[in-house]
Parts: sequence; C-alpha cells; structure tokens
Amino acid sequence: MSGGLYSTDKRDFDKTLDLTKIKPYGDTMNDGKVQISFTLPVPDGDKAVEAAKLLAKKMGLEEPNVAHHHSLDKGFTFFVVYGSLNQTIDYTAIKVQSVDIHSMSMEETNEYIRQNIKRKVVVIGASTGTDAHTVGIDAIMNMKGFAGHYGLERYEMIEAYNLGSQVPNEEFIRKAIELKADVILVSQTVTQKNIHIQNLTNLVELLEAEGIRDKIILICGGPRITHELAKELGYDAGFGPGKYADDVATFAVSEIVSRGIV
Ligand code: B12
Repeated sequence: MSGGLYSTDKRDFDKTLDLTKIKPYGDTMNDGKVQISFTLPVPDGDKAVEAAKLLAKKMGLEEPNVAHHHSLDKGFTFFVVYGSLNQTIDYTAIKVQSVDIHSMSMEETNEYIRQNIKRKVVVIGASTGTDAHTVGIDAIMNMKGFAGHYGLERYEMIEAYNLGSQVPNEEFIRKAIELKADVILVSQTVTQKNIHIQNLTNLVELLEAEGIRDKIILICGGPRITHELAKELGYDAGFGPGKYADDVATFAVSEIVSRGIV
C-alpha cells in the first residue's frame, strides 16, 4: 500500500479518513466486511444455514454469506458467516484508561530499585478465589517468563513468591503480611457470572479491614482485566493480554517510589 488513502504516512491517512464514522475494512475502504463464527443448537442442513443468515442480519450484517458450516455433534452446527457490517463508530469519541508508562528492561528495573529503593522489593502473586488458571500469573512471575520476557523471579532485586492457584483471599493476605510484601499481584481468568468482580472486591475489602491497603501496591491482571476496571475496583493498576513482567515491574517500582512507601 502506498500513496493517497492507503499511504503508510500516518498524517495522510488520518486526513483522508473520517474517524467519526469508521467501520471494518475488507478490501475497499468502508466496505464493512467482517467474518464471524458461531454455533447453533440445530442439526446441519438448509434450514440451519437460513437460520444462520437471519441471525447474521439481526446482528447488522448486510448480504450475509455462510462461507462454512459443519455438524459439530448431533443437533449442533458450526457456522462461519461473511458479510458487510452496517454499523459505524465514532473513533474520536473513544476514551480509554491505560497504564501510561514507558516500560523498563529487567536490568533497568533492577538498577532503578538499587538507586531508589535500596533493598529488594517483595512481590507476592496468585490466582485467587476458586480460579484454577495459573498460566497468566506464571507468565508474569516464573523465572523463564513468557513470549521472550523474563518473569519477576529472574529479577535480581525482586523477591518473588508465586502461590499458585485457588488461593483464598484470607490466606493470600496472611502470607502477604508474613512476607512483608510491597506488591500484591492477583490473576483472574474466570469471569463467568462476574465471579472475578466479587473476588477482586472482596480482596480490597479485606486489605482495608487489615489497614494495609495504602501500604501496598495492588495490581490485578487477566484476559478480561482492563486498567479502567482495576481502578474502578480500587486497584492501583490492571493488566491484560500483551502485558509482561517488564510492564508490571516498571509500574510497581515507580509507584513504590512515587508514593514514598520505600
Ligand atoms: C489452559 C486453560 C485451562 C486449564 C488451566 C491450566 C492452568 N494450569 O492454568 C484448565 C484445563 C485447568 C482450565 C480449566 C477451566 N477453564 Co479454562 N482455559 C484455558 C485456556 C485454554 C487458556 C488460558 C491460558 O492459559 N492463557 C494463556 C495466558 C498466558 O494468558 P492470560 O491468562 O490472558 O495471561 C496474560 C494476561 O492476561 C496477563 N495476566 C494474566 N494474569 C495476570 C495477573 C497479573 C497480576 C498481571 C499483571 C497480568 C496478568 O499477563 C499474561 C501474559 O500477557 C482458556 C481459553 C483461551 N484460549 O484463552 C480457557 C478458559 C480461560 N477457561 C475457561 C473455563 C470456563 C474453565 C473452567 C471453569 C471449565 C470448567 N467448567 O471446568 C475450568 C476452571 C475451573 C476453575 N475452578 O477455575 C473459560 C473462561 C470463560 C470465562 N470468561 O469465564 C475459557 C476462556 C475457555 C472458554 N472459552 O470457555 N482451563
């Protein structure tokens, strides 16, 4: 792509596009082309295909085309539907809250701690409540890390304790007090029936009741956690997919220093 509307020059691109009415791009601007997939609890066949098309129209797709369908099991059919979305959104009206920091490397974070905190930072993490998923918290904490980013256990100036999964909030707090944790990391993956909201809220309430909420950096994360949600629930920050130990460590140590809890 080069020149005019498709220029890779961001300024040209922004000028030609009406950002107040953007819609998906397929192969021509504003064609609205999307592909969706879903399963219906009916047997495969012509009637099922018609049902999928009708449903796609109700979702706002014009000229839906069932590109693929196959029987998943007796009475269940999987569909891939292609069509043009008739909805637009005003991109200029969107406001998002995110953690606004330039992440340091592991070495830079270690040096920052040596210079500014002058002792090891204690971090405790777990997947709490009934949540059995450990891969997210491991990605942040394990020595070997995730996607080329070393985990907190590898940081020379961080003492990291990963308690695993299904850790009750009370036990988590007891351990945090025992280890004199500076930073508490909570991972929540299951969001069915908003169980994560209840569990995250309960942890904040318990920390407040213990009188230690202000003395620690409280961070949550998971596939459906945003910084905005985290702040709403009384956390210092929230991290979702695409975030690694570097981001979390940078935020935590800067926050310790700026809040003067060294
Ligand atoms: C692996 C897996 C499992 C494994 C977990 C093994 C393990 N030791 O962790 C097993 C098989 C045990 C499992 C069980 C269940 N699972 Co499961 N599981 C998955 C799966 C396939 C992958 C999750 C994963 O590992 N992602 C990789 C990690 C690296 O990504 P991540 O968690 O997003 O982490 C990143 C960020 O979010 C962030 N992050 C995460 N945590 C934290 C914490 C902090 C502090 C910070 C800063 C950042 C951070 O950093 C990470 C790196 O960028 C997902 C589907 C999927 N493809 O995502 C379903 C999924 C999460 N599971 C699901 C469900 C429903 C379950 C069960 C309830 C099923 C059941 N009925 O039994 C049980 C859980 C029971 C329980 N009590 O919790 C649902 C959750 C739906 C929902 N929204 O609630 C999913 C989405 C599948 C689905 N589509 O239905 N599961």
